[in-house]
Amino acid sequence: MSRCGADWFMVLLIARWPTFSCFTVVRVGNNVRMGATSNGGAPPTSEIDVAIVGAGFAGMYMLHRARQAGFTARVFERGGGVGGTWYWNRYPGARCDVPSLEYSYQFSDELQQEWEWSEKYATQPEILRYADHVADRFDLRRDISFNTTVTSLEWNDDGWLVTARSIDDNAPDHHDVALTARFVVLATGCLSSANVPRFPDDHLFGGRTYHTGAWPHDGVDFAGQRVAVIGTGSSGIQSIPLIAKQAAHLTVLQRTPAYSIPARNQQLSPEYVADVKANYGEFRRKNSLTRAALGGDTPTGPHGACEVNDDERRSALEARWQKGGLLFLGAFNDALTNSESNRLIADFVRDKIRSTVLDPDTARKLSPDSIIGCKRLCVDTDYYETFNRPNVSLVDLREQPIERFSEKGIVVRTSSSPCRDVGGSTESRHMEEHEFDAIVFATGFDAMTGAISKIDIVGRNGLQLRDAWSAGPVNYLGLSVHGFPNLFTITGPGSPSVLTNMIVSIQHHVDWISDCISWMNANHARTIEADADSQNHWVQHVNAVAGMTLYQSCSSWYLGTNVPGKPRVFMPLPGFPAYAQTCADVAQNGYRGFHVS
Ligand code: N01
Repeated sequence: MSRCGADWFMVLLIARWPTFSCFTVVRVGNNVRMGATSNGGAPPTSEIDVAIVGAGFAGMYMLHRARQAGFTARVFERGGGVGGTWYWNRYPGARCDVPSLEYSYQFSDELQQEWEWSEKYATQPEILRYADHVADRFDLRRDISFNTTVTSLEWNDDGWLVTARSIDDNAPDHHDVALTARFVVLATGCLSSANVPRFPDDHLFGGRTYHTGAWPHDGVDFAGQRVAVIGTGSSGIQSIPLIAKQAAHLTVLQRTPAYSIPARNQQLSPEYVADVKANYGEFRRKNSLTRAALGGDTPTGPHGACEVNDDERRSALEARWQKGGLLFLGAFNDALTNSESNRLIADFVRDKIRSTVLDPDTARKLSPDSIIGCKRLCVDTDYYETFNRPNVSLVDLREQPIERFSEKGIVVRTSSSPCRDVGGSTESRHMEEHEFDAIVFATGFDAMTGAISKIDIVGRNGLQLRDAWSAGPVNYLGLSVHGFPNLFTITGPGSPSVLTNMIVSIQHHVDWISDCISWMNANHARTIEADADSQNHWVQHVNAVAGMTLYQSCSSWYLGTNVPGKPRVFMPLPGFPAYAQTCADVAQNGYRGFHVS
């Protein structure tokens, strides 16, 4: 529907590919516009080689590589700027939990030499400045359609019909754009589709609501306000200490406590930066050889946690705790494969929580009892300390579940009652209403598949991707789905992606895809598609590797259990180096496991 309720017109243009036929559709709104434009600059051409969905770090680099290889390419980006997750997640305290000297592109030595990171862990604004710098430096914007959401992708034997809806900042209207592309690359991000849970009567709440993943660009002033944060994953844990400093009162509503490791963030010393830059190639190489493609200078310990005595174990964990960050779990080599080792490591963190949080009951509620690392580990600055502030309180939703929202706030159930739907005085004995001026949803994302499933993707013989993935995502190498030729996913399910430094995985995938389509051109190939057998084997392989770990022992967004109705499937593949080797072998063997025509 048009936002202005305008009539719609459809113009069909018949155009021809240089090598095979296809057609281009351009739909326009109030005014008929041929070759509809975006506010990103020049009108999109009606036929291109590569359509890229998303202008985060994956889409930007994909555009650069496609152009370098001589392909015409266009990126469609729903936001008004580049940066993807870093464009949207502007909540207080948002920063990367991978060190900035690693969380950056390595494809251009000039870029990595000239860019100056200021802190060990970069803030969201600094990362967004970096993304903008990359876009300018490599002149990317001229081929990006901003404020443009891809709505459907339809395979028509020779290429993809791409349809997108574009909103122009300077016009009251929107218009649809469509073009044909020989290849489509989904660079839609793993954590880009917000998960906003519904609660009874949530429409009644009279205050403001926010989601951390769609934060207002002008920021939010919580001064003097009574604020609730729902959710204690990475986004909640990063934002809670800062909101607490500003708000009159902060109430944290926690369903499952998370394990969080201090970041020990600091300004980067010029000497350290110079040292890394002098040997950047080697620094990157060492990182890429680790399972998570990060922290090559802090290798995983050589022992299991049960193989050393208590003092040795405590001292190894204390050293990692003092160093801070995600590599804490690498103190021992069996943290995620041996449940007894995992318990010993978790005990250490629970001791830290007890020794930090002054109120024993609050410390108890903040202490997780699950496998550490099963949900993604969080990295914080003053998270547990924040619960010692007089203006912060914690509601444990496992003991006091949310009953409903009200006009003034959130009503929780304080004791079990046989009567669920009681009113008047009976309700007041079992319910407590917390009044808020603002509620922050730090409730995460429909991870890995959420953004993809919002697009109508129709492959060969009318197969819908939603149907192909109805029991969970299936693909080959995390890159290609049987029935969907010439369609690639970057850091999709079935690849290491979110278990790694994302930028390393992004670069790896973009390089592989670019090499693949260049190879196709050189070999006069028109289409490439995962074989059904190789896809089946790959899915079994991913399940088998995940089955050797403790990852499946808890509810997490890795498994999709945070989204009601989503199939429970462990989506990423642990282990970057082995995966990268497999991808290289496949390419070197004429794209083994793919059908190329
Ligand atoms: O989301 P999450 P996130 N009622 O899914 C709770 C990356 N990231 O945005 O655990 C009540 O981790 C939910 O409770 P439970 C990073 O990879 C990176 O924090 O499901 N609570 C949980 O506590 C991270 O892992 C950085 O029981 C509900 C929270 O909301 C990923 O993004 C920074 C609920 C959601 O936690 C996602 O993190 C930020 C409900 N109905 C994020 N539904 C970096 O530093 C959900 N919750 C790079």
